[in-house]
Amino acid sequence: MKRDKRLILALDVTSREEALGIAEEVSEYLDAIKVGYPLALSCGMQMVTDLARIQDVICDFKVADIPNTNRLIVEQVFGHGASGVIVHGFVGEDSVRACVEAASGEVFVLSEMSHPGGQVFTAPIADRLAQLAVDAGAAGIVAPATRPERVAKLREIVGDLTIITPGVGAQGGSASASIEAGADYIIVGRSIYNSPTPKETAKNIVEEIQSAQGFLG
Ligand code: OMP
Repeated sequence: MKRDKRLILALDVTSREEALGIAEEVSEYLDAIKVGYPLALSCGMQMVTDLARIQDVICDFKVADIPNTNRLIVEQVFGHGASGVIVHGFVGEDSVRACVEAASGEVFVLSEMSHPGGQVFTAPIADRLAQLAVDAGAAGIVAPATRPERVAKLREIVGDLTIITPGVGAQGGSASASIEAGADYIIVGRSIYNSPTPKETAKNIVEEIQSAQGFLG
């Protein structure tokens, strides 16, 4: 993934025209587009291939199965042109390793999830999930922009692995606080794709990221 704007768009829309329209409109302010189940299930995996012509694509399929099934899923993800994939770590190191071995791009392991429910089951094991990401050879982790103090703690565990952080805007998190806590990238969905002016919103977020204390470009 490029390391330029530090913004990843979570493109959780369900119309092909809307997805391509927003992607084209805001692409200059992005380093990647994240495609999850809403878009992939409504428009098919061809959408990943088409978006990959505009921008690097991370497939957020929260892969969580036995090693063999994980491998089969990850091969499909990269075979369709994605550059990255998000996987769960609670299924164990062997399952995550299978993803890393099958990937021809970056594997991100979920740590603590950003929503309130993420504090019930993911928070108590998040430090171990981050360590598992390191041990399994993943490229990075997903950490909660809604809890910058947790991003800072997880940074201590993962060292120079990449940290991507959702939860900015609609979920209440702040882009600059997350960057200042040690995040590499901010993931934003609704605040951009529901904005009356998506391009302007994306530009403002990039400016906030780049003005954050400690931002080194
Ligand atoms: P907005 O809340 O609309 O900005 O979207 C956030 C995006 O990040 C959605 O695609 C979520 O599925 C995703 N996400 C979280 O919000 N919290 C997490 O803990 C993990 C993810 C993720 O894996 O990307």
